[in-house]
Amino acid sequence: MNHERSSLLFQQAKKSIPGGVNSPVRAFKSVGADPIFIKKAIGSHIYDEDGNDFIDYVGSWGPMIAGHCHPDIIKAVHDTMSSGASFGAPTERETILANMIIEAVPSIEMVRMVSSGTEATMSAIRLARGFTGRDKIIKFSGCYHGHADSLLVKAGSGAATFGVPDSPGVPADVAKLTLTAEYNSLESVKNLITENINTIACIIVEPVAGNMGTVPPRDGFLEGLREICTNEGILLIFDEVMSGFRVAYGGAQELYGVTPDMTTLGKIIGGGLPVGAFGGKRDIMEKLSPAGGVYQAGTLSGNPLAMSAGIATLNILKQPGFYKTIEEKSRAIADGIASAARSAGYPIYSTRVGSMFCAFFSKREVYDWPTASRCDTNAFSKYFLAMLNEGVYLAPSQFETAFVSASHSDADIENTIAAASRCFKLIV
Ligand code: HOZ
Repeated sequence: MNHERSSLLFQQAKKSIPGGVNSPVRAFKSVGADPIFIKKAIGSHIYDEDGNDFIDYVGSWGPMIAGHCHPDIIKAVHDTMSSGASFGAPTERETILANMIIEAVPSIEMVRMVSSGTEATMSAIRLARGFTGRDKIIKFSGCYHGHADSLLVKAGSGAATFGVPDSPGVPADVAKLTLTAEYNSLESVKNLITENINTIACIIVEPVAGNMGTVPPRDGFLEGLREICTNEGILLIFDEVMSGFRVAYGGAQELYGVTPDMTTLGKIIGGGLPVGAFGGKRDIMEKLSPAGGVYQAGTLSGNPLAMSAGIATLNILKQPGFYKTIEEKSRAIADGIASAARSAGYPIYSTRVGSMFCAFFSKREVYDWPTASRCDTNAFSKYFLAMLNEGVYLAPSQFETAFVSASHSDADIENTIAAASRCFKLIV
């Protein structure tokens, strides 16, 4: 497969953009290649500047759940754009989308729109601190909640991929307020709480971890966190930037029946446009400025284009059978890849929750960061490059999630599994 033009564009980009990309996860550095530069995407397919056609399992890191260029979303954005792109003043669409989110997500009684998942998590943390009057927070190794200072501690996603889970530039005095527990270990959480009694504002967790590969919560883990938080006066924050409106219409909290105090949401509620949100119980959210004193702001928050795209997206997701269909497709793909690996004599550890899945290059169970980090990343790199060459676009890191959209067709599924079969045989 020819990548000549992508490589040329990358060389040019590196002269003016650090590392040639505007977000580290886009670089193919950890898999030893140059990134492909994208020209366009339609439905389940993405096309690069060299005219190559790929079945897309990145989906802009999650939000393209309805497929690229869904006509309803295009129409909504187009219609809105013709009335103005941004006002920095309230519009009715913000309340419409807020009410749709409140209706969908069990924990959310009030919601504040922002422009990214990072903004959502950092603002939720500030609000938790303001509400409780406590400074420390607990997060989990390998979970990623955006790139705010207090959350870039033992972080997943690109931070794990590039080996900088504790980034330079985060002041030690800030980092020391972030305590890290192991995912799926209530014991590690209890130990931290015992050592830091009455000083912890919140526990933030991806209820389905998606930034160290896909790691589902073990039975009782989320319930246990809920109980601990309730007993200790700690706020429980579900970071549903990935899982919200993805694993179920009401997110992981609907799927597992555990209600956090606050929830963060990301780009899926903007159909891929820059948007995020955080919400929760009314008494907490009313502490937010201008109702309360905890300051948080943004000119582009509730941007009209993003709100219109979000409303159109949620209307698509609400259609009966949407989640059942996408789950069936996802099961067929994840099971097909796992069985292709087994047939090739290369057993992987396969995980899936709804339409999020991951093939871990590990023969053993993966349930937290220590077990995820033991995967054979060299073998993953070979698999990734071979799949790309076969026309299948996966995230260029073992520590990311694959996303399926409603537009993935039976032919896409068959072709993906057939490609995986050939690729596993190559790397055995
Ligand atoms: N964090 C997202 C994937 N794990 C993608 C956003 C980004 O870092 O560019």
